[in-house]
Amino acid sequence: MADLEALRSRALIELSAAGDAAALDAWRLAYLGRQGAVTRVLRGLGELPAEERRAVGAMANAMRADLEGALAQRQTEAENAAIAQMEAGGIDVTLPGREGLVGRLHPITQTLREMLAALGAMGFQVAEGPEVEWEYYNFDALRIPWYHPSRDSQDTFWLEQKPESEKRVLLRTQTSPNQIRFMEKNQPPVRVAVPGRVYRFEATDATHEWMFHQVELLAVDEGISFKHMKGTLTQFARALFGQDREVRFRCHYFPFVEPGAEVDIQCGLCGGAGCRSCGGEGWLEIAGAGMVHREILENVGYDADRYTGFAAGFGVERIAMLRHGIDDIRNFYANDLRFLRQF
Ligand code: FA5
Repeated sequence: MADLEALRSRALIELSAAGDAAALDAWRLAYLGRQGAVTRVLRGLGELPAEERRAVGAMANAMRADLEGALAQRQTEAENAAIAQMEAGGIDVTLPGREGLVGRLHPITQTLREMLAALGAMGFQVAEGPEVEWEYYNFDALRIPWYHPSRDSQDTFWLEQKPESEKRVLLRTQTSPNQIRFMEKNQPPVRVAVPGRVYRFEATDATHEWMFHQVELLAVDEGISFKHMKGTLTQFARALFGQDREVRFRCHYFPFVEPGAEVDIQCGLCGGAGCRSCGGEGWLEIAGAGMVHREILENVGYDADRYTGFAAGFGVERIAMLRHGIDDIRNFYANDLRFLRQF
């Protein structure tokens, strides 16, 4: 019991010397923690003869309660001292805290996810491909040789290379190279959606960026025809824009499809009558599409007598603009929080 008394006075002396939260915590561990001196005494009670156990036990328990009380008091004192010190230094701890910034998904990420969810529900799997691409996949394999005039409509960022390299690399101008990449590695039936960034060396305006996103669709199987393409793309457009929106297909030439089309959606503002937002047309273009060219199926080793397919490339920014009534594509990448916070 004399030992206990000594322990207690040593503990109290050390406690009065512990000046901050860290020192108080170290003290708590040394005396009251699981390996602490007081805890050890309590645990050792069982080894005492029965007649001593009760008295020593009572004293040790009382000591623990005392020390806990003393610790709580010292903690309050230390906190008050810390606050007083901060206030003396000019910090008003009673001011309300600053609200943290809450992050959210970029509107293009949101639109992309909605598009992929709608396509997933229609049975399309998702794949990805590289943003830095071989000239071969971006152009030649898609029947766009170096002399083809349609290269001009996709002005290109070429990467610098060593003079001896024979194969050129570029920032992909479209997601269509993934048609080839996917078919090279997978056999039909194919139903795949490939989202991604694309880059074009062009002057920006309200509807053109030099970096934007596309989602490529590819479906190849026995018996796929233009009507499957029309049905699939119409259903997809309606999933995004509502069941009442009209979709139309206009003849258009892309070297890697035959026949090819551009896909328009009825303008949501004027309902097709023509207004400023749709340039008086009543329709807005959202994608290029068509039946996969026979030569492309053959080049990836598919039996073109047995399999046919359709492909389409959707512009994600254009779809986000239409869905949210945004009149300038450059808003997406200007990093103006006033714009981004609306989504
Ligand atoms: C293509 O890129 C073709 N690869 C699409 C395709 C795929 C056709 C499969 C046939 C089969 P185009 O250059 O028209 O086509 O671009 C497709 C879509 O991307 C356009 O409808 C438009 O929505 C969007 N787009 C094109 N250029 C820009 C740009 N500079 N800024 C923002 N969006 C653009």
